[in-house]
This record gives sequence, C-alpha cells and structure tokens, in this order.
Amino acid sequence: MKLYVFPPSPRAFKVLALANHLGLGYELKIVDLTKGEQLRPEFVALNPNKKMPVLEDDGFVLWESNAILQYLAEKRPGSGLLPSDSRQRAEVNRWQFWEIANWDPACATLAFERLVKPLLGLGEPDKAKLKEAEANFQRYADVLNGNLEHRKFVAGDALTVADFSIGAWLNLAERAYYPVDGRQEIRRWHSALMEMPAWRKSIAAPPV
Ligand SMILES: N[C@@H](CCC(=O)N[C@@H](CS)C(=O)NCC(=O)O)C(=O)O
Repeated sequence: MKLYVFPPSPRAFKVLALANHLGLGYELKIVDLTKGEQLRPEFVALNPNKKMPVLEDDGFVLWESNAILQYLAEKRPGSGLLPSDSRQRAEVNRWQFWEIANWDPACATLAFERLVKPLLGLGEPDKAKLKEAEANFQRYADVLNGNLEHRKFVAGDALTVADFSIGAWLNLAERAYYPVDGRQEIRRWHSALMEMPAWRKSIAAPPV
C-alpha cells in the first residue's frame, strides 16, 4: 500500500496516524506541496483534483482523506474504529461529514493564513478571511465541546476514525492560534489523543 502525503498537513496526518495506529504497512510517497509536486502528471493521474492525500492499494486508488480513513479501518474490523452497527456507523459518518463540511474549512483557513503564508512568504494574512474563520471555528468548537461533555470520544465512549478526522487539526492549535480557550472538553479529548503512541509517532513524521 502506498500513501501519497505531505506530512505537515493535518489531512495527511489523519491518514498516517490511523495507518500507524492500526499497524498497517505502507510505503510513504512524499508529495511536496511547496514544490508543486501535486501538479506532476503522474500524480494528477492518481488524483485529478491535484490534492493529497491519496492511497494506492494494489491498483485501487482512493482520494479524500475521510474515505481513506474508512478504507483503512475496514482492514482491521476488530479495531472497532468503524463500527458495523448501523446507528453507530451513522454517528461516525455524521462527525466525519461535519468535519469536512465545517471544521476542516475553518481550521484550514486559520492554518493557511497564520502558518503557511508566513512560512512560504505568501504575503500578509487576509484579515477578512481570518475574521470569518475565527467566527466559524468558535461556532463549531462549541458544538464539538458540547458533544464531548457527555462522551469520551467524538462518536461515543470508544475511539473511532472520526477522532482522527477532527483531532488532527488540533495539533496546530497553538501554532495557528485556534481560539480553543475555555473549551475544556476539547482539551481533555485532544490530550488523550496525544497520549496515543501512533499519534505522537505521526506528529514526528519526517518533515519534507
Ligand atoms: N477534502 C480533501 C482535501 C485535500 C486537500 O485540500 N489537500 C491539500 C493540502 S492539505 C492539497 O493537496 N492542496 C494542493 C493544492 O490545492 O494545490 C481531503 O480531505 O482529502
């Protein structure tokens, strides 16, 4: 199995962390976004969106990070990370869809404006975009914090792929100045994720 990733990205992190957590072997294929490697014809042939992450497994090619997470979890049904019960599965789907629709755009904008732009010399942060993303982050962080008030993990009391999807962004909380303050349940839950050896190992994934 090959994983095409740009390791500093949370969308890559979630895939690497899950593969590591499940003990799945993979070949790491770096797609260096700072060098425009996502535009190479051989990569575009895998993902016409010109975006990572991409999984390639014995001729099967899959893009969209949350779809990759579900595919990886299916390889270890005993892990419980993708429950087979239809309501529990729906709960996981709900939070993964919520992540890609709401959480990802808010977190990604804050990370791009505050972290990526200065790093790559792409100019000043866009104040209007930051304001909107901050407001969205606060709105959705309240939803997440409220959800975590009555359960240990995002989709219940057991770890699932939804925790990987949503938690990955919080690794950037300090550096991208996410306004997490006062949301103790989010902090408690993300600290638990940080305790996982695979989580720590993936944060330390080789820089590009
Ligand atoms: N919804 C997609 C988003 C993937 C995505 O936006 N990847 C970004 C980096 S984090 C990318 O490869 N961007 C390259 C580009 O837009 O040129 C997923 O979750 O996999």
